[in-house]
Amino acid sequence: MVRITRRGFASRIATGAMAAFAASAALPMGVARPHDGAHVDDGPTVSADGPADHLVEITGFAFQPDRLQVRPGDTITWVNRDIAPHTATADDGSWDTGAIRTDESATVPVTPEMAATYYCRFHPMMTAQFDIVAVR
Ligand SMILES: [Cu+2]
Repeated sequence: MVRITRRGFASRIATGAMAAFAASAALPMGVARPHDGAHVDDGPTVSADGPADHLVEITGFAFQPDRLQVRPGDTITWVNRDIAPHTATADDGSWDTGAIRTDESATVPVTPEMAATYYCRFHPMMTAQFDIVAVR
């Protein structure tokens, strides 16, 4: 069972400090978006080089988005907006959020070699993936 929502919060604090540093170097904050809109907080607290927390909503028995770009050091957080419980489980079983109940979330850290295709153990027709795009 993984419910490490506070980890993402701490990460945002850390990246906020980095964003402040970037701002002091006269970089426009609005440009500092390492990923194409898939992550949670694409506001001023994410710098170009800082880790991002990517949000995947589970709604209507589907992962949304069902594909996103991530980097090692990022985290992926799944939040369940359905009435039924769901999981995000690697196809090869190497990582698993465990059951995520309604309005709960689970966060998994991105590592370079991790399996990038996953499904829901309760509803195996629910599948999704991510692309690990660069080593940090
Ligand atoms: Cu499910």
